[in-house]
Amino acid sequence: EEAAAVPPAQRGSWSSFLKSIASFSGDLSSLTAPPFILSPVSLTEFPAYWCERPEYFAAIADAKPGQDRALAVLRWFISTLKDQYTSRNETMGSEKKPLNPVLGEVFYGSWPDRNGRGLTELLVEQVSHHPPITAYVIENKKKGLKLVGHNAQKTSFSSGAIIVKQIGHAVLTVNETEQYLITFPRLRIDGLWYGSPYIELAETSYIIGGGNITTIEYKGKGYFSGKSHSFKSTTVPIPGQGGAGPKEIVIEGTWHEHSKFSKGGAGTFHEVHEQKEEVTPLEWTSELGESETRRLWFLVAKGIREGDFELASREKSRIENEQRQRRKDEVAEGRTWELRHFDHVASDPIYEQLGRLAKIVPPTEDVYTFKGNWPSGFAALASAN
Ligand code: CLR
Repeated sequence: EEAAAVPPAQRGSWSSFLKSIASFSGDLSSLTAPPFILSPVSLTEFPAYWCERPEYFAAIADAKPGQDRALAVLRWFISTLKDQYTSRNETMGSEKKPLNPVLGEVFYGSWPDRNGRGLTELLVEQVSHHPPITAYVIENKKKGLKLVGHNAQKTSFSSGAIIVKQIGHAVLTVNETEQYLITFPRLRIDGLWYGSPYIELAETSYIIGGGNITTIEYKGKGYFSGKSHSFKSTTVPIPGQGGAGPKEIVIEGTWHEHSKFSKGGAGTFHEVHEQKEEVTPLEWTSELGESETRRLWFLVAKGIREGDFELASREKSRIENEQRQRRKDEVAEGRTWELRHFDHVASDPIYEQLGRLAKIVPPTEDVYTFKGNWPSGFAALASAN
């Protein structure tokens, strides 16, 4: 009953934080939370979760086009969920409140070419501050793979839990021709009362492309398998587009551990192994700028890690004030902020075309298209590989 994980001195501020989220819908990121729940990592680093098991990403290119490849895309997608949704609990003891990125904040990183899998490159830019929107591109040139996406969240509060509806989508392009639309699951954050929040996934997400539609349903404890972190995916050929031997493939299991075929195949589908490879940030040069995530938040992160919350909050205020001043200057000078790596486009024909096949909602979404301007540090990495 007690908020056991909350340090006694922070109980008051934790309960006012909970009250403010209960009476508030929209952008949680701007609410002030007590120190014990702060993470030293900015949301601009989160797209790295898509590639902490780079061999599964590379395997998409090696799979045969058709159902084989649809399953390779699904296997890679499932392989990312443990890191995306449970890794803060594992490394920091609970889900935490990430640093709220500033407009124009960037993050660059890579995973090396090993065993012929190719070099994987990551570029992230915070393309909106209010509401927070993060755009990213992940590319493995050797394998002809490119993922471009953007993420935003709409949060609400329901019977003691935070419900996070994910907005945005990603498109994976294989060999510049084949495209897969990827949507994101809904999150439910429980354990708030006790001060130890954790995520469960809910509802449905899709992977649509390459002649197939995969529908992934998520359930927690007490639903179809009775286990936390359960999912069930169904892959069916798109009518009129399916390859030879159209059949339905059903996979069931947990996304953080083990899943197996329950129809259209046999045995294990995926076993989430412990070895993950964290991204290597691109070495900082002035070309990356002062808004490179780890440079920008260096002292805030240090304060949070070392328990020096005075340092953390002083530095955080400095960064926020600087941002406010920039926005004021822009208004005064009649300028608007220009995105560095992306162009904002009001609608996405790929989302519309592929989404229609599974009647996804909403039927249309905006998109951030990548300008193709990788910082020069990546060229050096590629030639070293
Ligand atoms: C961002 C996109 C990633 C998956 C992902 C994982 C965790 C989510 C995060 C997204 C968005 C921000 C988020 C976070 C968990 C907690 C945090 C919802 C969807 C909110 C803003 C903080 C809530 C504060 C409590 C933990 C106290 O691919």
